[in-house]
Amino acid sequence: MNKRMEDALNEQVNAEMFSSYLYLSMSAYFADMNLNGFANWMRVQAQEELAHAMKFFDYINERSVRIELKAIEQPRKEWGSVIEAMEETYKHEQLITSLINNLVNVAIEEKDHATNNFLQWFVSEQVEEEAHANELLSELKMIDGKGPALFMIDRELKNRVFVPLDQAAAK
Ligand code: OFO
Repeated sequence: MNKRMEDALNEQVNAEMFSSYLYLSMSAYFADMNLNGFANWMRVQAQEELAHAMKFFDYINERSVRIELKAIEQPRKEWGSVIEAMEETYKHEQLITSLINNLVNVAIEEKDHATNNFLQWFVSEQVEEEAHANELLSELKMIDGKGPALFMIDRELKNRVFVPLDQAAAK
């Protein structure tokens, strides 16, 4: 694999690990507020991000490239409100989408068709990731992020369970 492509994929492993760390930190923040449904939703989100990192890890290995793991940045641990945390989630997913799009650009520029093909899964996944974060953010804004409706949303979010990527794809 071309060195530029290799470095860009390596960096994405780090970005996905950071996403996992960020959402785990949000899970701790929500647990501390006794919003256990939100804490569960973020915990599952963190598990998904770890699975994304592993998908990149496995692909890089498959292409016989040595992976270099870098330090993971410390995530923020406090937010001003439930809405603020979800706003950050939505913004973060938009950032990840732009990173994935950049990776596709590199794959095209370097004529790496296999990597471009591999990345298309993430292109679709990001559409869902942004949609889910935005949906939850819109619901929270509608109820001003508080009151009995917040606890109803919280109760619903307790039901989210982590589905391994291969099983999710088989559905
Ligand atoms: Fe890995 O999709 Fe979110 O960040």
